[in-house]
Amino acid sequence: MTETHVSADTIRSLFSAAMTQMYRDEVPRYLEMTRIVGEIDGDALARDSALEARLRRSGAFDLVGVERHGAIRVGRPEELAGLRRLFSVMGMYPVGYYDLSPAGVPVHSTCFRPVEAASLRRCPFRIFTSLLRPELIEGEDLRREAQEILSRRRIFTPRCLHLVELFEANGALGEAQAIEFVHEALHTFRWRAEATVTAGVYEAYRKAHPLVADVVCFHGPHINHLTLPTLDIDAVQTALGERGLDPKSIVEGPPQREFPILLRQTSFKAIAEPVRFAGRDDARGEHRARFGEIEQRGAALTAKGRALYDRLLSETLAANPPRDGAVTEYMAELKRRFAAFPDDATTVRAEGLAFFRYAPGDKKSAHGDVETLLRDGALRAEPITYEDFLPVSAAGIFQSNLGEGGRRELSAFANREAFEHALGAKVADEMAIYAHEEKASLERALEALGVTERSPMTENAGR
Ligand code: OOG
Ligand code: NI
Repeated sequence: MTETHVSADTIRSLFSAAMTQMYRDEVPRYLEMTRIVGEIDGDALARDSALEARLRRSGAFDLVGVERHGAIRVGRPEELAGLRRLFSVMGMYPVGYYDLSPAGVPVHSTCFRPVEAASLRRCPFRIFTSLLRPELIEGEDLRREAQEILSRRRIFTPRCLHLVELFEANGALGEAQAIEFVHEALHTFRWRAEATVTAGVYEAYRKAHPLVADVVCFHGPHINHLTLPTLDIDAVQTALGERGLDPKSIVEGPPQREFPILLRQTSFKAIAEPVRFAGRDDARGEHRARFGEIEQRGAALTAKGRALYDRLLSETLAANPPRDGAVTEYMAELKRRFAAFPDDATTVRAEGLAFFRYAPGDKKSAHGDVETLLRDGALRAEPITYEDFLPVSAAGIFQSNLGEGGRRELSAFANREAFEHALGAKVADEMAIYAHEEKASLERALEALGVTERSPMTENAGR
């Protein structure tokens, strides 16, 4: 066959567009949120005349209003391994290991995402993927039955599996195959209102943990949310409340800052959707699974920056945990504590708190070490955007969308080995990705400037 091959980036773009269309059609509240975000981003661009130019320079302007991520949860190791193969067709690879058990959620997770900066720019879509840890389900009977129920389902269509095999054999898909693949893959993530179990079984799992019911009692890993980026998350948070979209009470992550770091996110709470249970024809009920989320990303932090972030956040949580009716106090506490985190690019870079991407500046003649080159304008440094997730925020998102009873005490420990064994591959280390990008960009820039001697900066750029 001499069909033209379609790039993984293109398949991911098609998939992301199809997924978005499906979600907007099926979850009207999500469409409503999309409109609100569009208005607020428009206001932000109109208000700050330099914003568009900044966004264009970093390549982010074309991605305004384009979905950034979605999330799913699976029940069995084989399902996770199958997803790894499916996502690789779209150039999405497992990055990062997240243990959610300290937050009382019986899963561990990774994110399937594009890794190269150019691929992220083409289509930033990624999927946060969680695997149930059955050993953390309380009650031996429920634990055993969960495995039985899950062993009966098949989450991929036969045609989808066949196309994945074709991809693996040929290293690419042709145009018609790619379009068919997107169509088939979408079935895996579709919401189906028929539970695979009786109302009684569903109720038993819901009582054990609402998330366990969501994973165990349905046909497959329905997409549970999509996430839009926004230029002003605080304004969206307020608007969601004002327009009755029922947002969670706080914006997760760092406070609003001049120099944004990591990831801020919030969501509207999962909507109750009708479900038909197995057994009696009239067995109906409802399930809360699907919600909508927004995010605003800042700089990726080095290990040193992350340690400072983690410390300031846990101090905030210890001093003034977010309680219903005390949201303002929490946000004020957060702001106060984060005064200890430098809030300008120069200091953040000088203290080695975040990763930067280097490029030749406007000035042509270049002499001296990196600091001199930066000062003279021969070299530019832009923060590298954080493309990963924050377990504590993820836990907040999980909690707020499971309704009452989402919180449990779990005495578990991270089990990355078991996760990678189920996945059938290692997860990439996100820190290594950012460090590599920083170092490579600096080497390229220095080469372009004709500065060849190794400065101390290139040597420790991978810190
Ligand atoms: C995933 C929650 C994690 C995020 O943005 O942190 C996530 C879930 O609820 O399954 O998507
Ligand atoms: Ni999310």
